[in-house]
Amino acid sequence: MLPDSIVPPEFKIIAEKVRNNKRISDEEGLLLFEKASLGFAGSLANEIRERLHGDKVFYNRNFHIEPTNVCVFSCNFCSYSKLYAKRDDGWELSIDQMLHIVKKYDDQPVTEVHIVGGVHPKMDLEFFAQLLKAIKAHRPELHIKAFTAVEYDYMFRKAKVSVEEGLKFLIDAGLNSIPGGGAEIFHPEIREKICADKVNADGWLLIHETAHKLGLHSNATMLYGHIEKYEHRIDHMRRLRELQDRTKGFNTFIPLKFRNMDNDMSYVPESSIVEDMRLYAIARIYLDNFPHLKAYWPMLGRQNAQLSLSFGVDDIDGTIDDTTKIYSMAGAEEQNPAMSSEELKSLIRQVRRVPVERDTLYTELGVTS
Ligand code: V47
Ligand code: SF4
Repeated sequence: MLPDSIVPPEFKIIAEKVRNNKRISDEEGLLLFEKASLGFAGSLANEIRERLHGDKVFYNRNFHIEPTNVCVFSCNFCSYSKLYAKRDDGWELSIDQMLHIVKKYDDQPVTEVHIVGGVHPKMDLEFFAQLLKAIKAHRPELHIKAFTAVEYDYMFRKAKVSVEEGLKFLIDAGLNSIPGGGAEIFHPEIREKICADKVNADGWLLIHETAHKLGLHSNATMLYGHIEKYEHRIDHMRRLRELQDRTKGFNTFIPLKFRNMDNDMSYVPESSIVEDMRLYAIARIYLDNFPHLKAYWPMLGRQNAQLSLSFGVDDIDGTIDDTTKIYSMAGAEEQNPAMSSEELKSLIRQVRRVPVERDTLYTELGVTS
């Protein structure tokens, strides 16, 4: 914590609140974005993360399956999807091909498969239920974290089922939890400019709320550092904080830094590392009811992910094993993201933290100091 003498007066109340485990208001959150130095926000956030988790940094052993990059939607920031009509370098995997990916990990101690992709008009609810059943039949203990609210919204509407019916159907097929994608920026002023045609904020939040009520946990993301203003970030996090108050179903908040290569927003400059770290810190301070804050290393790069561990972050996702393309196609540092668990652990130890392997629901599987 910074000595009181160098804390500007307007921040003393915020520091007091954090010390006393009290919630900051939207206005205070905005003030932090507008005026807080990296040092001030970072030291407060670090105090919170150490109170919650000590020196632990969580990671897991996971791999991704991306069923397709064909997508009926046209988010301007997306470098990954190809419009269905003109798909030239698109891919669409069959259930057998996806099961083949799962089988490649048969002799490896992975605990999670993360399934996420574009929204393909022919991959429907029944298709994905078959996929989940096939994975569970092959490896029952593998945790399936699958599909964003955007994919659910489309497949449930197409199948003419309610969110509850659709989720129950997939839970019966083997779904275990929901990743945080598709949230982008909730505020309509920005959402209409960056991803006008996909599920809106209320739809996204309803899917997560229903999942929580059915006993699933989920994550939440925010795509930041493009055309949004600070007030849109606060609006986004306020909606998440309110839902979390009601359900306690979110595990982790994952800020996703906008990358500008090869997409319709390439003219927008990317945020600086200082802004990235300030965002992590302010998110840690504002989202007092989120147990975890994740830096997704394939997007941020290894060294920045290390740095984020001093700015409120306690989780750096998993080994990934070069199974995701969404960030490398948008210009992220990691072109072929893969790290062995030894590499992940040494990254964490280099910054004097303690690596802890977790499963998807943050059950600790092993502390290695
Ligand atoms: O919703 C797309 C983002 C998300 C770009 O829950 C981009 O554990 C930056 O949600 N620049 C999908 N971001 C990935 C996702 C995710 C990733 C890792 C872990 C978890 C989890 C969830 O990727 C999309 C969108 O926000 N994205 N394009 C881009 N150019
Ligand atoms: Fe489709 Fe997702 Fe890309 Fe949007 S971000 S175009 S929903 S793949």
